[in-house]
Amino acid sequence: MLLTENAPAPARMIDPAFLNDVLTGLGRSPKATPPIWFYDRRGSELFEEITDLPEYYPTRTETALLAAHGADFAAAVGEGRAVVEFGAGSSRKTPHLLRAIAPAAYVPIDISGDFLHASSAALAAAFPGLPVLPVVGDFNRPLALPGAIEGLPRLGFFPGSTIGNMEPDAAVDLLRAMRRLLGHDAKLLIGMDRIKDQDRLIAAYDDAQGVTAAFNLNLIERINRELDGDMPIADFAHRAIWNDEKARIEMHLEAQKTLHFHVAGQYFQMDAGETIHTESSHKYGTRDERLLLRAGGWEPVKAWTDDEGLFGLVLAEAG
Ligand code: AVJ
Repeated sequence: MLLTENAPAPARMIDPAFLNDVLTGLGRSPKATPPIWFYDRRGSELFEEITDLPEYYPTRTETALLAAHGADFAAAVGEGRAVVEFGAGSSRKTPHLLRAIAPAAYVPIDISGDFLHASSAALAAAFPGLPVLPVVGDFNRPLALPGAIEGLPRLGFFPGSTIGNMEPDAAVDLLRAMRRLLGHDAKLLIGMDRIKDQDRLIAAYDDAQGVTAAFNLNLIERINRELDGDMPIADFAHRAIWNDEKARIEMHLEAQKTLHFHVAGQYFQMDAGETIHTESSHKYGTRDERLLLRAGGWEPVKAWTDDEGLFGLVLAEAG
């Protein structure tokens, strides 16, 4: 059956990509699932809650950087660009940038049509006269930009340290794809979370209120509901660990005893203490930031950070 891009999937239809990622991921050793599947409606709500937690510094730090350095962005980027945001625009971050640089058009790209159209409508209302041209699609795959921005110089905007979810090789591939998509003369403003004190990092992913735990565990609820699973949610615990070797926070779901369960008719077994690795969030030193960008075809030109050096916002130009 063919579904149009924006039609919600019928309630009982299984998303084949979700099914495939979960069955493959649970069949692998060690078990691992991609973080994209966190974001069903409930997961997106929980992520919003995470961004307000006292321990979760990235969102408020990056937002403050965007609010504080508008004049710098305007000087470095100039007016009249098409801003291409990788991800649906956040109502908190994007307006600061758009206000500062007076772009000629705004193109948010997101895989979730519902979310994208809601956020696009809000931004269009806040910026009357600015053409807002949402593109529903997966920016990890080849896609086309709207014809209306043909000929305009582009500024890519990739906030949130979302790049950190990717292994270095995939991050480089994505940066190169962005470089190709945005064309010559393009610039890129990207948020990258910094390496810092381990306790602070762990607290940001294992908060006192347990919101991040609920976010991680929600994946099990989603699997049970959407993929006909019987995973015993009460027998899993949220774990956030700092992997110093790879400079990343890892989230895991740890089996609290020997477990037996099914997903979509397939049987799985887990030993006590075995985990499902559900997310990696890479952190970068200042040189790492620049090295990663250069490897991806972008030459860093300027970086902004907060007083504590918690988070970096880097401007780069197509190399
Ligand atoms: C949206 C990928 C940037 O890695 O900090 C927050 C997701 N996971 N708490 C991050 C997340 C757990 C977040 N990113």
